[in-house]
Amino acid sequence: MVDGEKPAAASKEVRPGSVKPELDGQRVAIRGWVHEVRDLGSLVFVVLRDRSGLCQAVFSRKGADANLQAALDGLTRESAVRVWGVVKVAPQSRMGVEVRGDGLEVLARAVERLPYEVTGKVPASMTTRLDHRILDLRKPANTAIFLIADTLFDAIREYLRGEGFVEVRTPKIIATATEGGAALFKVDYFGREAYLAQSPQLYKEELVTVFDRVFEIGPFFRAEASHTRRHVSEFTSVDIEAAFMNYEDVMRVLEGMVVHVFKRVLDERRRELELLGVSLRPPRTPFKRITYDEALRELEELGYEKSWGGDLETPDLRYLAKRHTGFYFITHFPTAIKPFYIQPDPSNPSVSESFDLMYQWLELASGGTRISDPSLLRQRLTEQGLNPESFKHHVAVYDYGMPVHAGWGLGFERLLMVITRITNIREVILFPRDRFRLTP
Ligand code: AMO
Repeated sequence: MVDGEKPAAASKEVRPGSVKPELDGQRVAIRGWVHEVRDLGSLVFVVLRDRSGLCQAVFSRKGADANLQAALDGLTRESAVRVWGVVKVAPQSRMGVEVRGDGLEVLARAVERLPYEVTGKVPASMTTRLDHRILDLRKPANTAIFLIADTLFDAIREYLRGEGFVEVRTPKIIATATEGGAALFKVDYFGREAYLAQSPQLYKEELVTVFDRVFEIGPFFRAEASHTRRHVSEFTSVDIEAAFMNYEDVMRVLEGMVVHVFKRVLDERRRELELLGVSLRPPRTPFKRITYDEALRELEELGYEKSWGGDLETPDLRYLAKRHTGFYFITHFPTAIKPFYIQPDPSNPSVSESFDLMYQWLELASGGTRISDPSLLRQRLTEQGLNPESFKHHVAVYDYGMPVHAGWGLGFERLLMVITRITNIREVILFPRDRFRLTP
């Protein structure tokens, strides 16, 4: 290392991903992780990585001082290092540019034998990948997923704030179930029984009487017995709720938000999309809308009989996806299969002012107009076998001026799956939790 003269002082600090031909001839200092080392004896090639991308530094052993020699000799993959050198256009190299290195400092050494191959040259099973998740996440294509997620969060917030929504946080430890009791996690709460929240449903409805439009992006918990590629025990929900709106109004908010998110990702995450091999086009609005009854008719036309009244299950949705290849809404589900808070259609109370947003056969969101009449709410609670007494704080709010309101909940990770074209939800969660996985 040319430590004595501390070249950093005269060097421009750059990230690996910003080493571009435009910097030709400039002295740079770069911090990052060692992605690859190729030691050819007289030359040592070191590929550096951080979230911005990769760059190659090449060191010549000839003329290198003892410190640099020693640093190169002991260099291990994934060590955090700082490199100094001069950028040179290099048409022969994969990246078209490289750094002629003359200094290298190991900031944090990684062990020689890593339990996992970060460059992806050795294929790994999902279990191995998730067992060594922090190394797995360092693979550029995997890092890219979460950089896209970062843009998603920002774009969602930007869009909803633009529509007049206020961001809120609701409790994650709760006393009563909101989405049915089966998928609840129990918690020992100082000797009392409590649960992890499945959704912010009741709180977001109550909060419209304060802020009229609210949204939350937060973790929610479902004790999902089913082990599928789209269910996890802890997921991120994007929820909205708005006073003085009905299901049609919030469907427009939802499709507008999806388009906005697509545009921002396209504008800001081209490199990441390329790393994932995804070409994206913003969907056109309005999204197609079909009613539950129409969905059943379409299934019949496709030669697949389904009796009225049951929920649309995965095989049904796969059939429907033959006709519906992008985003579409299914509306007016039977009231009996919807949660107690969903408004029955006044002109035909056997169906409800409810909807699901679909992408092909994947359900992304569900929502609807909510009941705002306190006596109907009590009646629906009883009809669904729930005890109005357990909901007394919530029902009371309906006596304090509860207007017509509507909202939806969108599975953040499911939208991220659609955008990244990743088919297993675990891959789009940093540290996923499912029935069989609680670590790392
Ligand atoms: P629902 O139960 O349909 O509706 O959930 C809304 C959306 O959340 C996502 N989701 C999940 N994602 C991953 N793993 C899971 N286990 C999981 N469960 C749900 C899905 C789903 O469409 N309160 C209502 C919403 C509302 O009416 O506002 C609700 O929770 O993408």
